Amino acid sequence: MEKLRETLRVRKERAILVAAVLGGGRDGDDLAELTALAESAGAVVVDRFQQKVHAINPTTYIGKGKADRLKGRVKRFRADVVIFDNDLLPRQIRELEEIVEVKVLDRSELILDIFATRAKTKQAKLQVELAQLEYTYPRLTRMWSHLDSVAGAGGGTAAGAVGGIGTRGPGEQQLEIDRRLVSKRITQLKRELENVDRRRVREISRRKGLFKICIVGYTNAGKSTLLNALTDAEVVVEDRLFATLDTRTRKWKLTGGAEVLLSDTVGFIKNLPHQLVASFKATLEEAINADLLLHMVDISNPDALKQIESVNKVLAEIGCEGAPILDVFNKVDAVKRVGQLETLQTLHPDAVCISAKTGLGLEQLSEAVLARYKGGELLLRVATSQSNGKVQSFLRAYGRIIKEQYSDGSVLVDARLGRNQLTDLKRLGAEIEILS
Ligand SMILES: Nc1nc2c(ncn2[C@@H]2O[C@H](COP(=O)(O)OP(=O)(O)OP(=O)(O)O)[C@@H](O)[C@H]2O)c(=O)[nH]1
Ligand SMILES: [Mg+2]
Repeated sequence: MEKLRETLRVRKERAILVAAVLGGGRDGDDLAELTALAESAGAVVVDRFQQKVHAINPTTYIGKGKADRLKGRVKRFRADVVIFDNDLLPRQIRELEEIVEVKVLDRSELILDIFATRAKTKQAKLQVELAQLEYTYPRLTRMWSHLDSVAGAGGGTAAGAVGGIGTRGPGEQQLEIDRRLVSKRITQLKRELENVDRRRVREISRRKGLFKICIVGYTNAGKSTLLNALTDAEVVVEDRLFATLDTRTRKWKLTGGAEVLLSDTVGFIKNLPHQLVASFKATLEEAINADLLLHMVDISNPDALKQIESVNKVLAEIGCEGAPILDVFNKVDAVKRVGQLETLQTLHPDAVCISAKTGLGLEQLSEAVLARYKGGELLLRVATSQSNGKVQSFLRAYGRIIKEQYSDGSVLVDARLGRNQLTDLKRLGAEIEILS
């Protein structure tokens, strides 16, 4: 048994997927998302089913009888791993593994595993390792209190992903050593991350002044495709969950020539392990500090509405509640269900419909963003000296000049300009009077 959970990797393993459903059942296709997750992690799905349960069993989650039947399926399909769509307690995992005699993983562990295999940048790697350890650590302590006879119990550790503590022997002593090592490593990781974060904060503050936009949304919504379509980013786009783990930022020229910064970042998913959200906060810093969020939705997905809710929940968790946001409905080219688009549009009337893949609607998106960038229009009277050409060029580029009066080396310009651009105009050395 001990060997089973030495590594939580599921690459190339034959997996049985189980979504345990309480009482009357859930709507939506939980198995579809779990399948996509398992395949993104590299597993081969050999069987999948929903398991109705009347109440969660504290020891085996689904109950002993159902666990025995699960064992039958494991044998029949020669499975190496059973993955639950639910989050299980360490004790439930241990009991289930004893019954089905293969490795058992829960949804959060699977997501953490995908993140571990995808992490490329130093920051992403550190963040994932920290999240894995933080998910593991309480499990390790809880394992501790549950164990009667420790010998032979593997423990719910993600040790495979943690260099140095993979060599586990049986017994209390080893578990105690593991706990101490994990705790030490967590402290070390947090310190390293702080250093990386400090560097990032410096980078972000250097970009101050430019209008910042961040594309957020459910994983696989098409965020990277959009960044590529609008800029020269060349980010990897894949029909897989969590293709992007870090943040890319590029300049984007809006209709009319105004330049903004556009970022693409890690995607969200329902029930994202909060350890992961916590350690990805720095990556999501771009979203937190953005002047505008583009909330991208894959409207060809039947679960689009639920995905919108999940994204809003994560946004609230990272402190973006109430941030300026523009809904972007993507993949309009792929909507199959009659009425799907109309239903969503009724609920989100201001959403811009696009296809990042075919380019449909990108012009409208640029205009909608430009309107947000400018803010409401104001009528201004601007006074400046004739020698300061910058003020007039700025007004010509970003506003609409109505009248110009020249006298004694100074100019008086009446113009319309977006509210958000007043600061930039002031910085150029203009005296401004707001007429209306
Ligand atoms: N039909 C269609 N497919 C699209 C569109 N935009 C993106 N896709 C496809 O959707 C899949 C995911 O696209 P990505 O751009 O990687 O999505 P993402 O939101 O960055 O995903 P993660 O980084 O994994 O969170 C790819 O297979 C894209 O080709 C679209 O407008 N129409
Ligand atoms: Mg992406």
